[in-house]
Amino acid sequence: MQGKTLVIGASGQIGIELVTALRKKHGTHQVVASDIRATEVPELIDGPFEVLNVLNVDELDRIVHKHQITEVYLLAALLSATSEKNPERAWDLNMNGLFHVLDLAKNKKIQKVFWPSSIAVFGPSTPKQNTPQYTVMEPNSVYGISKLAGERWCEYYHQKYGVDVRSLRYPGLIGYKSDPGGGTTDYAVDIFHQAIDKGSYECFLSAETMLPMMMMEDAIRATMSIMEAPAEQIKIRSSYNLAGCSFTPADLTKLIQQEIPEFSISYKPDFRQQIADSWPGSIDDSAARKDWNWQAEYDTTRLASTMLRELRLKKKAESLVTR
Ligand code: AKB
Repeated sequence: MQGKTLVIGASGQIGIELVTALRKKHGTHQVVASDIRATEVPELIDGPFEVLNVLNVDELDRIVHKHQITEVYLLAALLSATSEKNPERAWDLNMNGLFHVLDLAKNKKIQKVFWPSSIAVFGPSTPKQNTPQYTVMEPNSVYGISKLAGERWCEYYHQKYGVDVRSLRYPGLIGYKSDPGGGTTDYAVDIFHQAIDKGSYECFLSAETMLPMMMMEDAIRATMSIMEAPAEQIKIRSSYNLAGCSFTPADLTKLIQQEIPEFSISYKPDFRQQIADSWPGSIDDSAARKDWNWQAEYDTTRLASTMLRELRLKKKAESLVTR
């Protein structure tokens, strides 16, 4: 039986779904969820939960030792929009959090690390369509700079110290079970909530802004697959390109209007437009397909219809509870 897993930053958009999936697969008590703040999220407190600031290395050490952790998923980070507002905090959390976890593995206190990178590692000079695994990378957002530096450190720790670190360049992640916070791609979750609740949405990106996106179910499957793959199949130790589907706010609007014909959208681009404009429109993930058999299952149409269906069910159930 494998050792225990620690998910750091478990209260975020990916964390809640990842903890649920890992507990389902390995057993509730095998997966320790942690976050900087205590939580009431039922999916997290139905098993072991620890309050942990990843910047506190002694606490991190204590929790790893207490639970006999062998695998860490490090999800605590500031995303692109929040990082722009607080560059020093973003650099501190995104880099030092990573060093603390990589050092645990270097010192053989844990065996395996998952660390998420992002499409934000690319910049305005990167080819925009079908962006290759290896290409020009000159990110100009604080978040992108921290993710690219993190990728280089992951590869370095693997080559120099044999650390088994695995990473994916996540596109925008779209799910109905948990909400994103502080990202540039967040509009693509919010639009579905507002379409159902209000029948209208004011978008902070322009109509034709094409970005790579992925249904959360695919992202969780990719994360678990890369972590389960035999080490020799993981040929890239910086981070793998990962593709789901690509769409614009206008594309989503058309799909939503097929189910909610009165839905209307207006556009008021803000500082996030510049971040989005620096990112690719679509991603070539052939290395992930070849090395560990990755294949996304959701296209844009399926993503949109799933979001509308599941959010309606969720909102209906919530309204019954609050009545
Ligand atoms: C963000 O928008 O900052 C994130 C990302 C693409 O990494 N969703």
